[in-house]
Amino acid sequence: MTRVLLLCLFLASPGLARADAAAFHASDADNSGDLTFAEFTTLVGHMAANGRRIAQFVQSTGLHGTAFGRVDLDGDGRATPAELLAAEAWVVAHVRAQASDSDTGRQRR
Ligand SMILES: [Ca+2]
Ligand SMILES: [Ca+2]
Repeated sequence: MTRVLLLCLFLASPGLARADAAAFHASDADNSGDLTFAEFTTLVGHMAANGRRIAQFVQSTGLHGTAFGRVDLDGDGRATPAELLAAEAWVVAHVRAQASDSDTGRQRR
């Protein structure tokens, strides 16, 4: 549950493409076109500096590994732009599902 929330906050904000693409390239220290965990940690730093709440949350909680684990779909230890976008698409779909379930969720509690 925490993981889901984390990723929702991390990627569901509008305007991912521009600022985050710039942050991605700034974080790709070796210009390999994908991000190692260390480079991903740098990306989170850039995103936090850009005011992305979830990135700030990841930084304050140290949950970089959780976020990276979700983004790195094939588990090769590298986050590609496609994987970041796929994670975004998953989160957007998930947020919509959660929004439509929110009344049910409240009743269960
Ligand atoms: Ca790289
Ligand atoms: Ca990967």
